[in-house]
Amino acid sequence: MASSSSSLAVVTGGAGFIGSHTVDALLAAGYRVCVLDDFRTGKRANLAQHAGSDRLDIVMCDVSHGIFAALAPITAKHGPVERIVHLAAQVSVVASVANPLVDMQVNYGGTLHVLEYARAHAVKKVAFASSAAVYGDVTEMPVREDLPTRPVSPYGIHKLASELALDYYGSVHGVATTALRFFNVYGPRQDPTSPYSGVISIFADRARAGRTLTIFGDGQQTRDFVYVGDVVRALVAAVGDGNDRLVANVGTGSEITVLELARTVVELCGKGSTIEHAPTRGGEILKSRARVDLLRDRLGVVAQTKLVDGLRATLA
Ligand code: UD2
Repeated sequence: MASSSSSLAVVTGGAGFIGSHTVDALLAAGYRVCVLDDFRTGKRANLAQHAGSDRLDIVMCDVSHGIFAALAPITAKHGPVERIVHLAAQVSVVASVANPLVDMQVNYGGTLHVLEYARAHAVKKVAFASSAAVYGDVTEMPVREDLPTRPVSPYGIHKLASELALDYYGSVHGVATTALRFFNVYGPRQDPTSPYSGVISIFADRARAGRTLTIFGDGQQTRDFVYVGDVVRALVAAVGDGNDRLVANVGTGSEITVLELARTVVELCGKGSTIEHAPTRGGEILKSRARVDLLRDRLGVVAQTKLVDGLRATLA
C-alpha cells in the first residue's frame, strides 16, 4: 500500500473526526498530505500528533468557496495533487432540514468544487464520503447498494446529488471516483458536544461521568455501527487506483439495538449510569444494516473491529 513520498493526497475536512484518522493512515502509507479544513467543526488538536511533520500541510479553506486558491501554493511547492479524499461536509441531518440551502452549498457545492479541481488538474482519483442517508426509509435488510434511493432529508438529497455528480464527471470528463456510503461511524475524536452528535460519542461521554443515558423511543431501533479505523481502511483503498465509479456501503453487516448499545456502554464504564427513555426523534429510521459484499469483494476491506473493542478504544 506504500506510495511514493512525492505523491500528494488532499483530505478535505482533514481536521475532523474521520478526516484526522484518514490523515494518520495516509501519512503512514507514505503520502504527502494536505488538509483543507475551515475548522467550523474540525479541530487542530485532532492533528497535533503530526506537529512538525514536513509531510503535512494544513490550509484553512471552506470547500463551498472552492479549493483552487487554497491548493495553488501547496502544488507550487510540492507538485500536482494526485489524490483527493473528500470528507468536508455539514454533517447534521437535522441541521440540513432547518437550513437546506447551507447544506446544498457545503455538501453538494463542495463536491462540485472538488470535482472541478480534479477535472482541471487531472487528479488520478477522488474518494467521496457519501452516506446511508441516500437510501431513506428502507425496510429490506441488509441494505443493498442497488436499492432505489429515496432520501428523506436535504442531507441525503445532497449526498445523492454528489454521487450523481461523481458519475457525471466520470463519464463526461474522465475523472476517476469511488463513493462510500457510510453507515453509523464511531470511534475516538468523535465530538459528543452537539445534540446531533453520534449516539456512541454521547453515550460514552455520559457513562464515563456516571450520568444518565437518554434513549429516544423504546431503544429497539437498530444501527450498523462501524469503527472509524475500518472506515479509514475503506477510504485508503478507495482513493487508490481502480474501482472507478464504484459506490459501496461501509458498515459491518450486523446491527445492534440502541438499548443493547446503551447497556453495553454502561457496563464497560462501570459507573452505574441509569438509562431513561424520551420520545422518539422525528424522521427516525427503525432498522439499519449494510450489505457489505462490495466493500469486501471490490475494496478488500472487512470491518473487523468488534463493537466491544471499538467501544473500549473510544472510551480510553
Ligand atoms: C446517522 C448519521 C447521519 C445519517 C443517518 C442516515 C451519525 C452521527 N449520523 O444518523 O449523518 O448518515 O445515519 O440514516 O452517524 N439516540 C439515542 N440517544 C441519544 C442519541 C441518539 O437514543 O442520546 C438514538 C437515535 O434516536 C437513533 C440512534 O441512537 O435511533 C442513532 O442516532 P445517531 O444520531 O447516532 O445517528 P442516526 O442513525 O440518526
